[in-house]
Amino acid sequence: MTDTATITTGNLNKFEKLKAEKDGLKIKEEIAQIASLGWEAMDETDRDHRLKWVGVFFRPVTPGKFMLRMRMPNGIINSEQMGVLAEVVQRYGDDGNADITTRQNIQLRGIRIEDLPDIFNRFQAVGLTSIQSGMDNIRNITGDAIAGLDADELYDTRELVQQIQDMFTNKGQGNPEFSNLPRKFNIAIAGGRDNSVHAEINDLAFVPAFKEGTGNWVLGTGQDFSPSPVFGFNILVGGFFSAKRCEAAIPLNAWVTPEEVLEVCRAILEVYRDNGLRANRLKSRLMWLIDEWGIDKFRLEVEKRLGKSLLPAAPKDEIDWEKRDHIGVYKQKQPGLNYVGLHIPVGRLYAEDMFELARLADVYGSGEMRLTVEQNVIIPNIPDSRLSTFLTDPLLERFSIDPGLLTRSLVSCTGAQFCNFALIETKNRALSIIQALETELTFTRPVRIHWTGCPNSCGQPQVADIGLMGTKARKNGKAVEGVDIYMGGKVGKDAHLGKCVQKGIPCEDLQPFLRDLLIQHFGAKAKEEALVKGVRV
Ligand code: SRM
Ligand code: SF4
Repeated sequence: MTDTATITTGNLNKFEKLKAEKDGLKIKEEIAQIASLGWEAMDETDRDHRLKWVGVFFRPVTPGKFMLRMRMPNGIINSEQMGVLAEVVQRYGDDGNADITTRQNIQLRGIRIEDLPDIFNRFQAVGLTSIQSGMDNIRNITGDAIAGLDADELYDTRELVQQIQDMFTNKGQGNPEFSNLPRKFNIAIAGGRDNSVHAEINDLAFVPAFKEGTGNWVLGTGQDFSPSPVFGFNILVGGFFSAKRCEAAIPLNAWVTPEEVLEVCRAILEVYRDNGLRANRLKSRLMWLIDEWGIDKFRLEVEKRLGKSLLPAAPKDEIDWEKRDHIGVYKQKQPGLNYVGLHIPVGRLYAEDMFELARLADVYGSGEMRLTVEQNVIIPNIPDSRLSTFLTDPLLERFSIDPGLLTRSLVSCTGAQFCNFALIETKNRALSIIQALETELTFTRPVRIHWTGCPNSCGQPQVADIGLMGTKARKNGKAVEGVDIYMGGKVGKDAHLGKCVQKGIPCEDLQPFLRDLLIQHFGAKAKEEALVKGVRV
């Protein structure tokens, strides 16, 4: 490092320093060399941090077996790509598996550093990328999981999501313009009426809204004399969860046409990149800048970057449905075609599951699959003529289209099995407790239970009916694994965040605790009681 570099990076925190010393994207050029060195010999800062610019995460829980986070714009993947991911998990993943994430994405596990050059070549051959998916970069952009399939949709989000990803990743090659943000950044575009992307928990979200024709305003070029309403999006900014603070996004008081979304995204990202707070990483997400400036100044700075004024928000947005979970069989807007949502328990997949999903998509559909923020898979484009055979496929016994009403809505973050931030084990525990509760109780509607292993909130407990956040609890004077309980999270129409209602329930006491909660607040009934009243169980 030169003297100048020492001086300019002297007062920066550890992360700003490592970014100033070497752009994270530079690691891309060093992969071959790193692969030949092996993980034990490589530079620690490169290993623990810079590799995340190509989506590779060192896992202290499983040293030498890395996690690889992909990008799946709008959660869309085809059978060829799924096949490649399955092969990577099978051939290179030492005890590997994969997880569908809460951002409609896939993470692979058990990856060895020696295999990265070959893995990246395979990705490139089928149009996959993992670029800029970790550290201070823009995360996977979420869009409507049934975009282009839904007869009721207002806007097909697929192309916009892809355009934005292409802009900030330079079509997957890596873009140094956006590789040093103050912190991570989440973007979502809602295209339907049910807010399937959880717009309110993103740093930047676009929600459908119609603007009345004004007679003096302009679509694309600016001239629109139509009296009928024009489609566009209201913009929300600043939503985020962190261990220190959780906030729902707030309105920017701006409305844009679909054609303007890309440039507005760029302008907002530039304002954040150049002005976001960088001194304290606990206060670096976009909302902290908005707090400091006020929303009006933030909006003004965005307009300066854009070089034009933003129109005020439409008076109301079009999010007026309850959120759909897409599990089960649904008619598409294309006559004669169906999409089928399969429940993937806590999003966990193994290589053979991935090959099988690709097979299902090829044999019965068009080869396409969609991922949801609830960590499930949708197979679209199944003709009526093949539907009944599809429904007898043995894979549906494992990945059900009609799971129990608790299982159906279960979401869980990675937890202690692979994540060193975790205070508790999540995925396996979540499944076994939910299965036990379904044996004991009957339900009249799904109850959305989200597990997250620590206050970072990757499993989004604040959007759940019942959110469980890992913590250290005490029982009989001893430290044990426990959870804080969140309730009241509302998704879809009138979305708002749930609040912590009880702290420190030991995990070993959780099943009876949840049982009472489900009976008292969610209309669950003990099975004996249900039988007496003549309800089928
Ligand atoms: Fe997350 C860090 C997993 C969605 C908030 N998250 C991590 C790390 C990378 C920590 C680590 O190095 O171990 C976790 C990797 C564990 C592993 O091995 O899998 C991790 N986050 C996940 C995933 C896989 C959870 C899941 O099981 O689905 C999700 C991957 C999404 C993706 O495809 O990119 C995931 N993380 C989220 C979400 C939910 C969302 O985006 O809707 C949040 C809350 C929303 C938000 O960010 O505002 C979230 N993750 C965090 C935070 C807290 C951020 C902050 O500002 O402080 C951290 C910690 C950090 O970044 O320092 C974190
Ligand atoms: Fe890991 Fe905590 Fe995120 Fe769960 S919430 S994946 S335990 S960082």
